[in-house]
Amino acid sequence: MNAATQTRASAPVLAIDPFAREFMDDPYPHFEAMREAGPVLWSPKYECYVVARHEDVQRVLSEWQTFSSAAGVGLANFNKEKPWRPPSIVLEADPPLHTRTRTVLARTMTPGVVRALRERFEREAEILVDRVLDMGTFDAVRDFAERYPTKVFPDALGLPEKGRENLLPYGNMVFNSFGPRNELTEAAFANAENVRGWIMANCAREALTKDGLGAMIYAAVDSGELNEDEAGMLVRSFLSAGVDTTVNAFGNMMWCLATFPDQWAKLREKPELARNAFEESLRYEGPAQAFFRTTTKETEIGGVKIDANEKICAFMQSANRDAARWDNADTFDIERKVVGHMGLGTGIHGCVGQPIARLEGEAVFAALARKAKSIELAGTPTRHYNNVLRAFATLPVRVTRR
Ligand code: OVV
Repeated sequence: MNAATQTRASAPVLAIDPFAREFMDDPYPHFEAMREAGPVLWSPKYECYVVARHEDVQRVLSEWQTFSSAAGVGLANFNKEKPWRPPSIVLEADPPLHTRTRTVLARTMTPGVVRALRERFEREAEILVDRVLDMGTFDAVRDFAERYPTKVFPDALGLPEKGRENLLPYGNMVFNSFGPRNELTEAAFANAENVRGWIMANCAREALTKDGLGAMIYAAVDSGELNEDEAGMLVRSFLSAGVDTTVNAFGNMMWCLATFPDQWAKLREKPELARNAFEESLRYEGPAQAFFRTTTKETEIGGVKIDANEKICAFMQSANRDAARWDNADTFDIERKVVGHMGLGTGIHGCVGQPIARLEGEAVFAALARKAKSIELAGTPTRHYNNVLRAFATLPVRVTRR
């Protein structure tokens, strides 16, 4: 028996498949079992480690010197296999490259930029909410969650109108590709070449308006911080990370409001709670379930020795429900002190787009709180299965106007 096998054998075995549909139908009992089994588990099926407790997820996502992103943040180890696309220069990178690229991205989302976007985002939120109130009964995925981020975000970036229908399929490819190559990944890549073609073409400087966030990225080429290819890659990061995440956050939040009437009543009374309510939905039903890291050297988690070049899956959504970290972890509470949730990750790779995500969430759910009287499910929701996204396929909802 070689050293690696012994090391792996000393971690409890994860017998269930976290990328199977049965798991995704209701992951929470499985998360609890994973947290109880130990600080770190070994998945023989995927030959990776798994952490599910808040404390360990936090550490793996924070200690970037040991838990690297440069070999990919999915199951695939880029040290051993070729990535399906050129790696992201911010997500799939460590310092110093990551520091330089993240600085440029963060500059496009400063409080000043967010302030300038707010009016437009609030106006579009009113239009969205009025429309679903007119419909009465609607599909909160198709008619609500998918409509808003696919409009305001590409508008802010400066993307052309034509071809925006490629954004969601691309996100579905990107996020499935963080998991194993299973039938979900296969299905997501069905029309891959056309989707990628549109995405890459629209990351170019010429495709973007002169006054959007995309142009701000290209301004960093002119100031010497990036080269032209790197600017295109950062626009690609916007398109990869900024749409499916918010779309599914909206669907999940709407589901929370429709299924926790006491919390909806509270929000309706105090629309100013919308921002914290959205944040709590990122804890309670976050769209991004997990990211992986790769060990750069031998390390140890909770007494288990882990070799260099091993993959570790950090289950953020499990950390979000860890009773060791949260009072009433399984209760959706829009007035909770929610700082410390892992829904947006943490550490140097914590969501760089969070100011825009929060602006979108606040604008839409504050408008809903002001204008709607009742929200309830109008049928049984169905799940959209994705290797690392928690998402609905359909979410029938009925609303009435105040
Ligand atoms: C956070 C995130 C998700 C998906 C893709 C990317 C980032 C990217 O940089 O491409």
